Amino acid sequence: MPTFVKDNDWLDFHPNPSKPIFKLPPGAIDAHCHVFGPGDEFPFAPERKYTPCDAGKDQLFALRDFLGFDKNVIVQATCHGADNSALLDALRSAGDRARGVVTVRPSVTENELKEMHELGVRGVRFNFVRRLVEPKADSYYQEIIEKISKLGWHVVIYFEAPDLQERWKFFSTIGTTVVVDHMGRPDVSKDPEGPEFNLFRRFMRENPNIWAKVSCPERLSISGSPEYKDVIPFGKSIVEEFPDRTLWGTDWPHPNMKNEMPDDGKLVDYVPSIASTLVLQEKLLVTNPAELYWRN
Ligand code: 0GY
Repeated sequence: MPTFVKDNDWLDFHPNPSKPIFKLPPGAIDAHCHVFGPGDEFPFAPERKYTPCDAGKDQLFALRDFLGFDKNVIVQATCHGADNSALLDALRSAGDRARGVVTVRPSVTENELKEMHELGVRGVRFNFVRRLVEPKADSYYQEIIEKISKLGWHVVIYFEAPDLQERWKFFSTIGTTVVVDHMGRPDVSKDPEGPEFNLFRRFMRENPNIWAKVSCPERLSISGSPEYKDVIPFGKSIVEEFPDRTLWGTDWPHPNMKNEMPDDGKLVDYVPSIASTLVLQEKLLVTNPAELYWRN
């Protein structure tokens, strides 16, 4: 009997994704993906809000090679809480071909951070999505920022569009580079030129240290796969206005998808619809993530 049983409504990652038609540039980096367990080896956190299927490092690296990525940035998922063991184990196995973004508590020690840095960690993730965590007061995150900025790390934040106004002041005063997951989850049924997404654009305009992941059309789209037409104007406008501050990732193994599991090959084929020139593609997939994660 396995230690963990996945949620009843859990959808597993795509068993046999298609080969992308879009050929990724040499050195392309999947800058947003996760590992889940395996739970028997790396137990899921007691405070988790979901129990996923196992999705370990070997499967992630096989997908990397199949899709044509050179490297991965593995981001701590909330089902592992602040226990980064599965992620760190994956970094150990990947050598120079992966970097990590962890979740830590303010009690983390300098030695623990240094050890993680040596294994390839370059950032921490703060999650504000109530479906996934209980968000904390700003002071909780500020304590962590003080510790990690000494190592030159950056902060990844995950929030939903309405949270931006609420935490604007805090988000705007983080002194490190700040990467926003999935463009702050806009409601794509609204006008991409309307007040909600304009606020996000203003956030990036006013704060030159803010970057955005133009990832997860499959999470945001209402019109659906494989084109994700309704998400394109949102992603494209960010890539074109802030070409040096964007990242892209598959989000494999796609936690909490409730209706349809994306075909990872088709997700790669979505990239040229938001980054339409070779120059933009090179920045999004190679130069930007290399600058943030491989410069030291
Ligand atoms: C994502 C999105 C989700 C999950 C997590 O850490 C997580 O559990 O980030 C989500 O459910 O929207 O980026 O993986």
